[in-house]
Amino acid sequence: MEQLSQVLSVALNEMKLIASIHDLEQLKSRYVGKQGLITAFMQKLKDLAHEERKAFGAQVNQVKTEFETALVVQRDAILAQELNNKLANESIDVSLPGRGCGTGSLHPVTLALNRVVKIFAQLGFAVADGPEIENDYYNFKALNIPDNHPARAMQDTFYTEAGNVLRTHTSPIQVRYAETRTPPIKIVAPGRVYRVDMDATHSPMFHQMELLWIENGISFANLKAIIIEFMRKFFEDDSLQVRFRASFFPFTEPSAEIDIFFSKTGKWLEVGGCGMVHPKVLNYMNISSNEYTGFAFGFGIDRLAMLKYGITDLRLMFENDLDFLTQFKGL
Ligand code: 2NM
Repeated sequence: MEQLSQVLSVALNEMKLIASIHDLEQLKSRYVGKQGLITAFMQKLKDLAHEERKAFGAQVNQVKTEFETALVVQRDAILAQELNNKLANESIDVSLPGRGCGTGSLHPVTLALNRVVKIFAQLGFAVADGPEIENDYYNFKALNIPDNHPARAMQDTFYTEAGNVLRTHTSPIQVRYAETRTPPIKIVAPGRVYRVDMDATHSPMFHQMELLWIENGISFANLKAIIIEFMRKFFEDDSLQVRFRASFFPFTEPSAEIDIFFSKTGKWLEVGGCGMVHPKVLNYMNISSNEYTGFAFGFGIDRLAMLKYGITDLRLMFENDLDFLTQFKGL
């Protein structure tokens, strides 16, 4: 019994010095594990006479209980200490300067598109939208593009296995919009378009915007006025010169290319095409070509963004290089 209480007092003294849960577990197994020093006393019971066994057994049990109670107390003390250490180490110095929070910026194409939409909204145009995967009817047929037209060739147009196309212009949006409505129709149709074309100045996906105004009495004079007004507003130059060159498109008649004069370079630059909507196209739109006239015009938004913001390489527009993109912050 004396040995037993000595073992207990050594155990309790050792325990007081332990500072980690790991060491505490080892101590526990050293005393009350299978081969433990206190456990060993239990095994001695069988060697004792019957009358001694009861008193000694009670004594061993009491020592074991005392040891385990102390173990719980020590475990709680260690955990509390660990928590305090953690809290002390993780304290926050609220006087340190903040890391700041990076703000994003809009892509130059988005910036240009927002400008364009705002200008046309002021001129009374609504924005229309439509699918990027189109069928032959809306992308070609309703636009009076004949079956043998080169634009329909696989070398120029992306076809799906089901025979649909990735729209090659945003005109299908306008056909879809107009076919269910009656004039006046005043819309702009911006969006992604796709053509099989890829070099330093062409991307297989680019952004286009087309405008459509159908109303009784609309003439080429209205077309010129709207386009000149738009170009001057977009480039913030009230005396910007705009030139119309006769051209051909299947969907307009007469048709023209639009050039603007850059005083910086002293050069005319082509920025889009336009024309009076072809009577056949009006009829595909369920609009009587005897009653109504209209004009349409189309241009590339990427191109316009490059001119506006002085971007010289088209590829920059689609690489998503942050050094490039962050230059447009706050515009
Ligand atoms: C252009 C040039 C000329 C055009 C025509 C139409 C529609 F749907 F009304 F027929 N939308 N856009 C058009 C006309 C587009 O882009 C260079």
